[in-house]
Amino acid sequence: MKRAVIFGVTGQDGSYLSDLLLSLGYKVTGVARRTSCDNTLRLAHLLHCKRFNLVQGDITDVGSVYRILNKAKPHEVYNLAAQSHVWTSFDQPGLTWDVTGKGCLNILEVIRDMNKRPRFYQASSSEMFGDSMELMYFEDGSHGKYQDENTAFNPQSPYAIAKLAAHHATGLYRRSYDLFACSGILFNHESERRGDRFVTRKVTRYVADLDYALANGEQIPKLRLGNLYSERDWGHAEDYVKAMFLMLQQDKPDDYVVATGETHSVEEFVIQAFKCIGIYDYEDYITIDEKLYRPSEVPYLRGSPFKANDFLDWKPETSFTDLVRRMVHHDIQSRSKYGTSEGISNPS
Ligand code: NAP
Ligand code: F7E
Repeated sequence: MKRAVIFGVTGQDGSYLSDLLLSLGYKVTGVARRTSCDNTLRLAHLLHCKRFNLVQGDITDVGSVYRILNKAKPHEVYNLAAQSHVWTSFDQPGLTWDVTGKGCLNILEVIRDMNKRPRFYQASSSEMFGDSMELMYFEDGSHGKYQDENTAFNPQSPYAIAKLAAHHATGLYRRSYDLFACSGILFNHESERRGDRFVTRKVTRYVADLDYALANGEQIPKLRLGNLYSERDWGHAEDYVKAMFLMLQQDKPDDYVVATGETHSVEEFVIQAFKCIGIYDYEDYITIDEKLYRPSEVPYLRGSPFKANDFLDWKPETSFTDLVRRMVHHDIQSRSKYGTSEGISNPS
């Protein structure tokens, strides 16, 4: 039986990757950090599974990483653990560095010294490109801006700097110590399990609350948002964890961009989400709060997924409009089921 260890198992991607690996017959050891409240909501449906083992650990503590990996003796290790919120990284750059940067190095160091070295996946990010982009010419004569595996990195936040350090460390350990180590440069991916401080989830939860309020003749405060004009390449997390898995099944380790190839502004996401409840004038419900603007913004992300398409035979299955619709409908359902949209992190 194949064995995998997932650091960051309680997060959005950790829960979907657990679903995928368990469905493929793996034994999964999920590593969750100690918190004062339960952080296993996204895993509730897996906790009874005999092939799923939840252990406590923290990637900033190299001793705990050592013990977990040497006990589980995995074939594959996925590092999804991070302080992953970009705005928070401006407020807590030191913590972000320790977790998102040094945490990856801790795992690599332990793997380097193991007798049977597992394959390693690092969750790199399109944020590493920052404001860097290239021009692509299409067969029909049109052209557009995009990022791919050869685009220069120019990080614009403490989060992106920590991710870039981890990305380079992963490449260095691959070249220097012959580790089977891959980085997936993943563009934004969202879902019904997305954390509610990321813009997509913040919007879809609000739309669900608004839908409920309007149906009951109630009023709710306007939604406060920051920059509506940045553009992102948004896919569904369930599709993206398949790419992580595929990277570790190849003959040779490599890095891959994982993206849809489409870009949409935050405003377009908002428009689509409000449309789901029949509202076409979202301006009536939103207020712009300059405090939510970032000290430094990533203005435009659009990934070119050709390498992943060709070498991994990977393609995203969820379109932008389906992604928005799925998130809104899920939040509306949990609003009516639980009386609050807070049940939403639940993967039901
Ligand atoms: P997420 O929901 O924020 O999950 C992050 C996970 O890391 C959580 O399980 C969190 O635990 C855990 N964690 C935080 N600090 C830790 C520590 N010190 N030790 C051990 N675990 C720790 O993020 P996600 O969206 O699933 O993303 C997964 C990974 O991909 C992250 O590394 C993220 O930076 C990266 N990424 C995400 C995207 C995206 O669009 N989603 C794109 C590119 C890259 P708690 O549950 O206790 O907080
Ligand atoms: O912001 C704008 C904000 O926080 C998206 C992480 O998973 O993807 C994610 O990082 C955009 C930005 O995601 C609000 O300024 C406007 O331009 O949802 P976000 P992100 O920063 O793109 C990358 C690939 C990762 O690796 C990260 O881990 O939306 N925006 N108003 C807002 N953003 C937030 N959070 N909240 C607002 O109110």
